[in-house]
Amino acid sequence: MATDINKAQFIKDFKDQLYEDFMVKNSDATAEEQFVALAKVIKNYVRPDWFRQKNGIVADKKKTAYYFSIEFLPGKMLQTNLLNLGIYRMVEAALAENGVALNDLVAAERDMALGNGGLGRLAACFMDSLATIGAPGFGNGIRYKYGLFKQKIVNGYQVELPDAWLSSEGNVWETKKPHSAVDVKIYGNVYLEPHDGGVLKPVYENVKTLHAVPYDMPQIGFQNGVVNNLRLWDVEIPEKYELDYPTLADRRRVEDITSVLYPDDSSREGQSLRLIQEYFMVSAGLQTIVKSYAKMGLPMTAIQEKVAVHINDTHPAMAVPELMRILMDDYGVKWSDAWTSTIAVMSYTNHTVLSEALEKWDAALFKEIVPRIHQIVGEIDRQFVAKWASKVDACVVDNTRIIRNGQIHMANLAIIGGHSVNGVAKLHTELLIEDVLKDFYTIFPEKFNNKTNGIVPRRWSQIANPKLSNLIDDLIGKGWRRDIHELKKLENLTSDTAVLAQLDLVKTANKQRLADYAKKMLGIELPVNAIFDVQVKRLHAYKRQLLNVMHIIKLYQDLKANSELELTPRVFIFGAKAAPGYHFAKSVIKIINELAALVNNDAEIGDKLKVVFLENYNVSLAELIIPAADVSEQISTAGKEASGTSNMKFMMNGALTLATLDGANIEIKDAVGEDNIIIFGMDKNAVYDHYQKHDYNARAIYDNNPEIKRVVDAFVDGTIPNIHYEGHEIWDALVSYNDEYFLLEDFDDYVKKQAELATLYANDKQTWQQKALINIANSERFSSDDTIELYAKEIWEIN
Ligand code: 6GP
Repeated sequence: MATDINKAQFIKDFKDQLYEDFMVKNSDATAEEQFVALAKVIKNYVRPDWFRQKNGIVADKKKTAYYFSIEFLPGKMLQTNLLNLGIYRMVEAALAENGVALNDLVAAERDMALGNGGLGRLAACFMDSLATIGAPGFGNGIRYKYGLFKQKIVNGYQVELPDAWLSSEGNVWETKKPHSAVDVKIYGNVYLEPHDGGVLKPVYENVKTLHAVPYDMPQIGFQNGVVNNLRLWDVEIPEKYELDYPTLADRRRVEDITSVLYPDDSSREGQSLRLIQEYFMVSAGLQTIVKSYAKMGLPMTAIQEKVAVHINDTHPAMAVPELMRILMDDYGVKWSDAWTSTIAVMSYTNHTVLSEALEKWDAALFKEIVPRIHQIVGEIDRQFVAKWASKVDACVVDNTRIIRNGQIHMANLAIIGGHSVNGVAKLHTELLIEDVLKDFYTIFPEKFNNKTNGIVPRRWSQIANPKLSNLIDDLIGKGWRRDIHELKKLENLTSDTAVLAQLDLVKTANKQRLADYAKKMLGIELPVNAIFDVQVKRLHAYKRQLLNVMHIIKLYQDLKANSELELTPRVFIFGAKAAPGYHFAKSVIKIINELAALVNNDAEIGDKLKVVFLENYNVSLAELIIPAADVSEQISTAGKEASGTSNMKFMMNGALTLATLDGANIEIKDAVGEDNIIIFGMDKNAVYDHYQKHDYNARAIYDNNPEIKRVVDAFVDGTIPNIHYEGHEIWDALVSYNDEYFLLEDFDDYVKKQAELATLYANDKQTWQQKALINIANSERFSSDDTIELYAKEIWEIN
């Protein structure tokens, strides 16, 4: 066990590694070199446990869950790995004795950002939690050469740069496994030919063969000796099939398959690439899984007893027909048995009610790229319609079948082909049942279940917030580091004024840490006595960063109208990436930056109001920002945010949540009680009421509410400079196009609750910290260890 390593041994290993890799002495090495050496030493320490877990699957015939996800967003791994191995303090001290600051090595690691946002980050939390609860649960994804774009802000605009995260050293945590490579076939023609006994077997013509090579990364459980595997696939051109790719352009097209996360799919070429990515990952993963199951020597028709495959959102939904293909074509299982097994193996999570997530593929394109899969999907669809046509309304069948109007509906495929469909918060699951997937619910009510998201507590407390962690140790002992439920004990301390004062000191120190960063990046001085009000997440209209902006404009206008106005000083902090093709979102970024320039440079405003947009929001930045927040903005239109997970991270770090009754905010309210969260605005029923009655009239609100009019007009009347075009775009969205996300209706209540918060902060810091402490104590309810325990038990049936 790594925990047995002592300082002397560790330093020897570390120096040997530096010598082996770089031929340098520690005293001459750069932080990058030291980071690489340290990571390799860690990998060596975990290798025996990692190897044992991987081999144990076949040897011990353990049922294993495979989490298929087109995104994984772990961020940096160094601190997590040290912590989970139980050697963090030892390594930190040993390095310090040798003149090396662990923090410099942490800084040298690049974020692994193979994901866009919540969905990918959740997958990363789940990998940590699976290992931590000791469950055999392996990840399956794509090893993109470029992660989520790097965001630069130039003249207030978002500029996207490629994220070349794989340095010359590659990804030091991974091990390439050419030994386990498999071939994946795409394109060509396929037809069925009778074989011995009349069994139909596919014959392929003119296919293209891709060589899928896995790279494995250890996923270390928290101090329990369990190391799971995250397998990411890369593509190569097999020598055997070189002739299929005669030109450089041909070869480049193949390399493109694993080049970028979410290629621009506005063109047919982009769509093809995305579809190939999905099939590539699914086919490579499943072929390997079935192969390793076959080694157990059990009947193929009982594969569901040893294998669970999770379809994380619709992107891996081709797992359904691909498993059918492998079982039938490669292992001779007959359709009905293969179908029974497939349903028992597969399960699916939906991550959003927005329609863009219900992925659809043009059937012709699908047929061109994966002809055999197209055949199988056609047959699944035919049998589904045949079975249900006589039992339910025609429109129900029509809404749930897989192939409709020349399109393949991937969510339908995932639901029909699996035994479980879950949403990611109570409200979200209710909405799936009542609205988005209601026709499926009439057919398969037993498949539906809820699994509210969670966060990995270790990264979001111990690593992100060492000061708070030390304080908690002093207050309730260290047991909470292993068992997060012990945080509940903090509730006994809410009347202890000394504790509340200490909590305040910790928060101020974390705000200072962030202020130092802002100073370095933007040259701006942030007053740490101000309320740090934070909204960090992807930029999307439904998340309503614009509502936050409108409130800031209001405060600015109030101050300009009356410079004597007493106002609790506030710092508004944003971090957000906009999808490269999402015009509206990019305009909001521009407006935030121009508003920041205006407010921050106005001498009359001084320290009363500051606005900062921190560029390139990512996991590492989240670890810096979240512990510094006083207020957590979770202000999406009710019914739109499936769950949210940053809301949980903020509460764990003692921020008060300002929220709509949306996603997991509702469960946070239930956990902390109404007095310890600030709720505003319409609830889901009010929103749906407008949808039903078509009675929302943004123009009327604008015309009749002078304050709102003044704020909205600020987008176009020159109040904010340099946003001529963007300002009109926003004004139109709010007024001319009837304000799709109901900002105007929610504005007054939002402003009112903001004012109440500010008053409390200014007048009663003790009560504020009391509420913060209650939030920290009850964040124990949102551990991804518990969430994954439920997946393991109720969906995958693994131990
Ligand atoms: C996100 C949801 O928007 C967020 O509310 C949720 O917390 C997160 O998934 C994890 O469940 N959805 C996505 O990131 C996404 O791409 C297709 O959905």
